[in-house]
Amino acid sequence: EGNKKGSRGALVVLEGLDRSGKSSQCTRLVNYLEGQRISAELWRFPDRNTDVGKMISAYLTNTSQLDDHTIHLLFSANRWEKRLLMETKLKSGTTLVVDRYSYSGVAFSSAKGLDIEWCKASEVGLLAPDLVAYLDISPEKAAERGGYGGERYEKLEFQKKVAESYKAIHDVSWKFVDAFQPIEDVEKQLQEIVIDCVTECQKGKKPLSLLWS
Ligand code: Z5A
Ligand code: MG
Repeated sequence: EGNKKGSRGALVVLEGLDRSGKSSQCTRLVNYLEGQRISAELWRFPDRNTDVGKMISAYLTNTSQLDDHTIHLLFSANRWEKRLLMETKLKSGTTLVVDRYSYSGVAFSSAKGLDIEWCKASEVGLLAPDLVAYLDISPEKAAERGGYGGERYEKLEFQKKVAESYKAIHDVSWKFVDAFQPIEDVEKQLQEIVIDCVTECQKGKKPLSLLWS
């Protein structure tokens, strides 16, 4: 391989409340990176295509009911089943832009009342992101964007609890971006943050690390 030793892709995660704009921005980010001739892929969790993902999807659309602990572990399992491929892609130099990750897992389950440390435990050992960008918007403003469908969790009262959970789990390394700005302004800010991170990872001096730290 022509890569510099240790050179790799970056693991970039976008988090935020429902309707904060994660999916829109992930698509824009990948297009931007490709335009910069950086190999990049868009990933999302839950990945509803796997067998586990189909169980999650049935739960979210209320076609199945599951105990809170059980669905938490399924969301985790859905990340574990992608872990090896994730590592392979990163090491081969591809940057992954990931729409929700372990933080969604912990924020949503703890918002239901599950113990935060218990929620983190099943995430320990997954790859740690190089960058977490949090699309910051109030639950009220997010709800005004409309489009809340019939999926479980798409209710203002619950989103307020999720916002509190995110506050409890974030750390100083997270980049907060005001998600109430026009979509192009959010996009510009994300580009600046992400390109720095990608450059660092390309230099080969930043080994992959593991959650939860
Ligand atoms: N969940 C969990 O419990 N545990 C886990 O481990 C994981 C997830 C991974 C499904 O997730 C549910 O699973 C989710 C968390 C839970 N439940 N909830 N709530 P999902 O990712 O599949 O949810 P989604 O419905 O695809 O995405 P989203 O979060 O609801 O939306 P978004 O991706 O953040 O926003 P968007 O689709 O890009 O934009 C929403 C709308 O706003 C759209 O009309 C845009 O055009 C508009 N928009 C976007 N940006 C702007 C700006 N800047 N200004 C104005 N309008 C904007
Ligand atoms: Mg989305």
